[in-house]
Amino acid sequence: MSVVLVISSLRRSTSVVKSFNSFQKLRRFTVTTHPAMSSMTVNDLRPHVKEYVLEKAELCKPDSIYICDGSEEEEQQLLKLMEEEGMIKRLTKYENCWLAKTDPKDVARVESKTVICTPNKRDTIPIVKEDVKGTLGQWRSQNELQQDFRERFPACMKGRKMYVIPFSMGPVGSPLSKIGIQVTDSPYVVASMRVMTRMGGKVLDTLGDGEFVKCLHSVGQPLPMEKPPVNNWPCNPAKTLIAHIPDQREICSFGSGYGGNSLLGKKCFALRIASRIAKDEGWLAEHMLILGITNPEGQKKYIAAAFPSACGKTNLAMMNPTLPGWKVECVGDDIAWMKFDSEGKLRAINPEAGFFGVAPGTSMKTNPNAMLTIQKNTIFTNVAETSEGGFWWEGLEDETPSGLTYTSWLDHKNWHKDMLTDTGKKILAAHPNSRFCTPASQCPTMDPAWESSEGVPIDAIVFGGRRPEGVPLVYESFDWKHGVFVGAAMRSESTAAAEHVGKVIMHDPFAMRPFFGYNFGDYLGHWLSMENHQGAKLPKIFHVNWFRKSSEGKFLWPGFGENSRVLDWICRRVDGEDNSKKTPIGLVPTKGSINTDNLEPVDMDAIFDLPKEFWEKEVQSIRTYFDEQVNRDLPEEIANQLNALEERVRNM
Ligand code: OXD
Ligand code: MN
Repeated sequence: MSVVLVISSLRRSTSVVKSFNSFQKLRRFTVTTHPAMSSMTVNDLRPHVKEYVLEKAELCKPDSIYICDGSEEEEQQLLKLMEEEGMIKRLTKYENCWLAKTDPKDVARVESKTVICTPNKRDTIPIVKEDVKGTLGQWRSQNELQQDFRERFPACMKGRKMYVIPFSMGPVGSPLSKIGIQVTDSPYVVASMRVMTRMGGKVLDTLGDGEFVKCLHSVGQPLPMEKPPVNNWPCNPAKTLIAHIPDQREICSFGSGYGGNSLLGKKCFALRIASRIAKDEGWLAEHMLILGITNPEGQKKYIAAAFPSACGKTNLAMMNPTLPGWKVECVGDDIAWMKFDSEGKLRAINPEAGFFGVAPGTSMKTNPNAMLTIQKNTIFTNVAETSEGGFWWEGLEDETPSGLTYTSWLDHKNWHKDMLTDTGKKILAAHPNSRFCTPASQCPTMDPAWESSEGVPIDAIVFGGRRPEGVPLVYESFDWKHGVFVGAAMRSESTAAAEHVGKVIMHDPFAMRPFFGYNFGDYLGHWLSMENHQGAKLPKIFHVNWFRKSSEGKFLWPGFGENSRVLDWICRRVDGEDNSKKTPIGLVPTKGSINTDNLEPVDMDAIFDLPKEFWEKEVQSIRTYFDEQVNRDLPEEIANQLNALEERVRNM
């Protein structure tokens, strides 16, 4: 499809609040002077990059164009500019740490406004059953998307600067890496992309005349704005749209400055577009952490694990094992790109260079390595601030000196935990989806091979979710096909990472539900096809659940560093140890085969209990989900796996 955009001029009211005028002037002044910044101009770009940039400039009509070089000086200039504009504030307690507070209407990924455009609907999403609302992505026709674009992008950057960000997902030059060019009118996005990706001039050298993923982003607020931006955070929630055109390797995002909506290298490129590229090229782009684990004998394995957003991927990836003599090292906390090498080993890279982690709940108790990572060079968004210029969020109660006062993310001065809204709702210090954006290289437990260009060899794949009931601590799939079924049948309690409200158990196959770049039925077919890869040494597949609760609602398993006990069992399974027994749902540890030495007493019987009634309902729920949502696109092999599970559960 050729996205021919009709350029129409937007009519805007010229009435501007007086005090707001100075903000505008300051912005105009500052955006035109960056003495220490990149000397590159559009004319220095390769013809195909230049063509893309000029086409978007012609469409969006920015005041000027700036090509980012990714340097330290440039980053400092941008941070200074944003500080002057009141968009970010320095957290004086640390070195080079910043706090952004967004418009409260722009705080999470917006799945309802995220679309994929392909010539045929079925290329993007399975044909759902009649009268059922599809939940596996949203398709937009070419005509609809053209109309969407006409209503949004023309002149959307008026009065602003267009930044051009060349970035590499994965180590620059690695055969597993891919390059993107993002144009954006948000300096916050530039500063964050510098943390999250490898960005700048050397990426352009590596790109040469090669292909790149085209990424267009605008906060959707040309200047002058009709009203001053809330928190100096321009955005356009009413018009937010995050569109993907996989055939053209193109992303167009409008109206939101937040996280996955605007840092286009992350969810949009590294998952949605990359999963489609991976399908075309025979590899896997997955919502997975990657960790290296070494046992006391010095034997090392690498594990990739898929958990839905805000289910502890970052904590697991950075874990300090409690088992004596064990070491866990982090390769990545969110995304894995995996490809078979010439020996049939699945090799993974982390395409990102930073962590965009959920802040609340992170503490020295739950994730000391994350806490050590974020002490410098970090951009925090929507967390609270202490009177000593530090960050704060729910979960840090036991680790904060007394005598401090707090300003909440919503600017409540003297915030305290018993503060209530007029309607009696608890006021939180930090937004539940508040984040830290921090360089991976600062994490004390980064794996020595985390930037290796050939990737790390994956020995096990782990799926998991928040399952308060019925699902055991760990089980292994019978084989690859069953493992693919286990991934397809994943469910988890919803979290604050997207706009969903309330704690419902949602189907989230492969933790990819919000991130599939093409039809989920075809995605399953692609996973199944890995078995046919010549000489493939397929990793074993497991499922874990750290979140099972007792009838009193208490977590049965202590989690965090103690999860190393489960990883130890997984490693021994990979080595072929005879420590599992067959159950209807998969292979579970034999009694005593999980090391519980020095562990506070836990009810292992309850943790591994498999209630027949629960599993009957689970099978039913999976069946309804597959029937309604995947329908004719469900591969026969997966339908057979479900029938086999049903049969085994019936005979339980
Ligand atoms: C994330 C997410 O930001 O999954 O990683 O939402
Ligand atoms: Mn994620």
